[in-house]
Amino acid sequence: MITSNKWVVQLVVDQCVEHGVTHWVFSPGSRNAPLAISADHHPKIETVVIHDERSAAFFALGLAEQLGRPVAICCTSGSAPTNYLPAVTEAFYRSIPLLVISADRPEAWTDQGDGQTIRQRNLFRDFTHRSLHLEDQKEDKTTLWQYQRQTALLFNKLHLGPAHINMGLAEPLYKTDNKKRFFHRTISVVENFTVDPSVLNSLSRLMFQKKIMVLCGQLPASQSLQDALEKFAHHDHVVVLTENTSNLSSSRFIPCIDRTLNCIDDAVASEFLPDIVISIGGAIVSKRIKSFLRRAPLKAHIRVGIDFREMDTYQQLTHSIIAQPTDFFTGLSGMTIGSEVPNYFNVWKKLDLEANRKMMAFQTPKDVLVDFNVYKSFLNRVPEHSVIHLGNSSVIRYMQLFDPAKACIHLSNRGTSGIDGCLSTAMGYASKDDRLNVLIIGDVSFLYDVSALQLQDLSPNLKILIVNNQGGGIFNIIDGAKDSPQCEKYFEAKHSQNGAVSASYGWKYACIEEVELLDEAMNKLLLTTDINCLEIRTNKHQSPQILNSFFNFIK
Ligand SMILES: Cc1ncc(C[n+]2csc(CCOP(=O)(O)OP(=O)(O)O)c2C)c(N)n1
Repeated sequence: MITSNKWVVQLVVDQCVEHGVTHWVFSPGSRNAPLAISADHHPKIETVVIHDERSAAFFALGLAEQLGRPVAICCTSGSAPTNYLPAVTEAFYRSIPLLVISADRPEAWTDQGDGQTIRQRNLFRDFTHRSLHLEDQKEDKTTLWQYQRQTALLFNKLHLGPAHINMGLAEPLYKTDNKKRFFHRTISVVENFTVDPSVLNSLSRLMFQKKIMVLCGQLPASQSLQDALEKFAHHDHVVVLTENTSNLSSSRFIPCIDRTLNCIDDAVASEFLPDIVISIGGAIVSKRIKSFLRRAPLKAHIRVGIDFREMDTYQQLTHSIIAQPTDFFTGLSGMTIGSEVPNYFNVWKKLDLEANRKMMAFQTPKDVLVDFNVYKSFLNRVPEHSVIHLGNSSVIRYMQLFDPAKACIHLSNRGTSGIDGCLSTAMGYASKDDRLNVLIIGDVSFLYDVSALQLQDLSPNLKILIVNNQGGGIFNIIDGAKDSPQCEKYFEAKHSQNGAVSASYGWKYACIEEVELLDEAMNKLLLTTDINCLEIRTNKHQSPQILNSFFNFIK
């Protein structure tokens, strides 16, 4: 096998393969050439090349999410790795394993006027679980031991989220060797997150006869968690609130938090307040539930999970249980937590069903195309078992109002809620996924990440639905922003661009702005191969008004 002649490069590549990092997303450059040469020749490594490092890192994020394993991103020196930061922060807040490998000049050249040289060491310090700097130096026993040990420990942290290896590499960069030695070393760490039965026992006593709310944030789809939660939800004093990004679904759960909360009358709000909140998963989209719970006088907030252990979102954290939620709820299912309390589940379910019934009856004007129509039409047509990528901004908020699409996966960059890499992330996920993948995205977010359009060959099963309300429509919904004289110029940032640019990248693009064409166009996008990028131009003035009337209608 051909490889770079640099032992330190061989070490990093060997360690990656040994620790299962066999998917690499490269961005072109010279300084990272030794890594590209070695990875390209390695029979176990699969590579993708993407020019724009920002897009490459988001692509890798989506890929890692789909594969459920770490993905490496590798670029040259200078400003190149700085473009990784948005995706690294997203990965950090979602605990997605992204391994950043940045090539650098040997450290002696930092700040010495050399080209493409910046301070790269610790560039991602606050958003990585381990960060290393390795120098391309003569091999000696101590350095070999140090680098093997340090990299082994770095790989052990990767399951928690991003890690960074910065490599100071000296010229010549393109020299190769036949591989003769392997440099890998593993150090096994056994972490045991089982919950002590005595802890469960005392928690079950705390929960006895209490109104319990399980609040589920963003989670990967998991049948075992779904089963464990459904079992726990059979207690009538337990209500489970989910969002579409929780990827959990059951008639025992309340799937649309904002829609339901909107219907709660202040006079009876106390009936809905929990005594105890158990929170699991990542970000919660609903702002309303956050303020609802921050105002609630909770007896306990129990957070269950492996990461972000001290996150006190509702300012009343009392317990942090370091365990997998599935194990926690499975463990609790054997305990008695009472049964004669008021039927807390029914209080919520009745309202949820009522809100859903009213939603069905809600009519939008027949002669104007508004954002609300797009989501309704989409959800009526999206085939089961699709993967739905939700752009940030108003897309994710609108979609929370509807019941999740049946048997579909819902994904979104909710770690940082950025609009900067939604298309690239969806591309990365779809590149390894056989199902229909659909990205619903606002016009500004689409234009932001437009360079990812060139990756279509990698992800031919991705379809794009652009909701073009001519700017950041969210700012016409948010109180305060919409009334500001600066709204149109600074927040909404009105523009006259459109999605037609996709056609020049080879996408089968279509655009509509008439309400009577909506359903047919949606069918074409979702059920045929005629279109794979559909832009829907909506009425930016009426869209927020209709949304407002929707909230009033379902009250
Ligand atoms: C990287 C980044 N920059 C800025 C923002 C702030 N921001 C939030 S929503 C938004 C507008 C998005 O507009 P669009 O994608 O058209 O979606 P819409 O609001 O119309 O649904 C902006 C600029 C952000 N979330 N992320």
